[in-house]
Amino acid sequence: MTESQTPRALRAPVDVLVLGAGPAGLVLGNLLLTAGIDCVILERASRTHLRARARAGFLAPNTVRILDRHGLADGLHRSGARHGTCEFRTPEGRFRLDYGALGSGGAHHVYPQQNLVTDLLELYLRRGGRIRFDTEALAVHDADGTRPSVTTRDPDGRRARWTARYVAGCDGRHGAARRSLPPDTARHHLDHGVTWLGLLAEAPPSLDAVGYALHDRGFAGHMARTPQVTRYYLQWQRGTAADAWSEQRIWDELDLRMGAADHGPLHRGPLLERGLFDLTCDVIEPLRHGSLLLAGDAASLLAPAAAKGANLAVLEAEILGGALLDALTRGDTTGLDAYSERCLEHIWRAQEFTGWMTRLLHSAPAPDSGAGSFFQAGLRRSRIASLRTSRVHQDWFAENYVGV
Ligand code: RFL
Repeated sequence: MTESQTPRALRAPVDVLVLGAGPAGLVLGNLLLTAGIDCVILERASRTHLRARARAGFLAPNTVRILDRHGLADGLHRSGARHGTCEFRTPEGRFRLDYGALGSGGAHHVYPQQNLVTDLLELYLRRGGRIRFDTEALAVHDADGTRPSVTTRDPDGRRARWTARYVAGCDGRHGAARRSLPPDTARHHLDHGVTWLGLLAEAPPSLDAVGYALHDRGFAGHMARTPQVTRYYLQWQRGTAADAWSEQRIWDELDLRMGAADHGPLHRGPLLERGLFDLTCDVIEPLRHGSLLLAGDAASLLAPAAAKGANLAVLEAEILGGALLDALTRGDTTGLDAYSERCLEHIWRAQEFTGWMTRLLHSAPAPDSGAGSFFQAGLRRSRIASLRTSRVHQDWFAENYVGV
């Protein structure tokens, strides 16, 4: 049977179809549900997978304020931890920045993303929210009209068509929302030319700070997640497989780049997860195409260097929730009309700081010559020296580091 002959179940229309149950989709779903808006979340993954997917961990003060405002922050207040210090380790020595006491005085809340997603999901279900797991959105149709629809497929290959007044594309960078945009939609893309091996270790944090090590052999990073689990990053040769090195070799390299000989060895433990991340970023512009609106990673992808992605996702979901509420309950589309421009302002600000941070942590690879890379290393050293010595620079860093 060809695809066009495949029977499709037609679902009853809803006000808002939300594609994806990550931080963006689940915050939005909770907001709409609480406001009495009829919505359904369509999620490709299983419930089990969703609750276990480890990603972000550092939530900005504004994210916590948003979650508080909507009664979504109980879990993170119960078991998250305030975090306001980072430590730079360089060949010239190490220094700490208590960013929670600098700049705007804001600190992070460390709370693993899978815990946040689990909390948001449980709240949504407890409030009677509708969600379809194991349901992949294939495409969004007729977004330029007032009755857009989404075709879906379940794991048995059964297809369905859902109709709605609006579709919220919260399905990440490889989702159906992005694929369904008109061909003339701009996708601004930047590749920082750096790859990270991201590691999740079953080991307690090795320092009471975010650790950024700038070593001649490349960057290494340390970020607490829970008292038992720590995230590490290693700058990695692009094209080399994530499993190319043994655990022993990875820990030895982490020790070397993080200066274990001078500052003490890292707490080692089994590596629970390895993943490769090219430090690339992009921005979709505009974020609205008729009845289809993009939020979170679907709208813009950030390199993980400055931990902004989940925070932007929550912010955009709140903005979108308010705009949809106005449109659906009062016929006021001012918020939807301004949605793209409003979010893009935040997105470009986050992209700018992420790019700055990426350049701070790595000497950009110089494809031309060794002299180029010597020059880049000099610039990087100077940036670090300024951050170490200038209070103005430190305040600027702190404000941007926690700002979304
Ligand atoms: P998500 O979390 O990717 O959720 C999208 C959901 O959509 C589903 N999906 C589909 N569903 C139906 N049909 C389809 N066709 C679908 N295609 C996809 C997926 O299964 C998924 O459930 O996007 P969202 O909600 O926009 O949230 C974005 C954040 O997840 C992301 O930006 C952050 O994780 C980025 N990030 C960090 N952000 C921070 O703010 N602070 C951090 O400390 C931080 N650390 C990180 C990070 C990202 C990392 N990785 C994995 C790149 C650390 C890492 C290692």
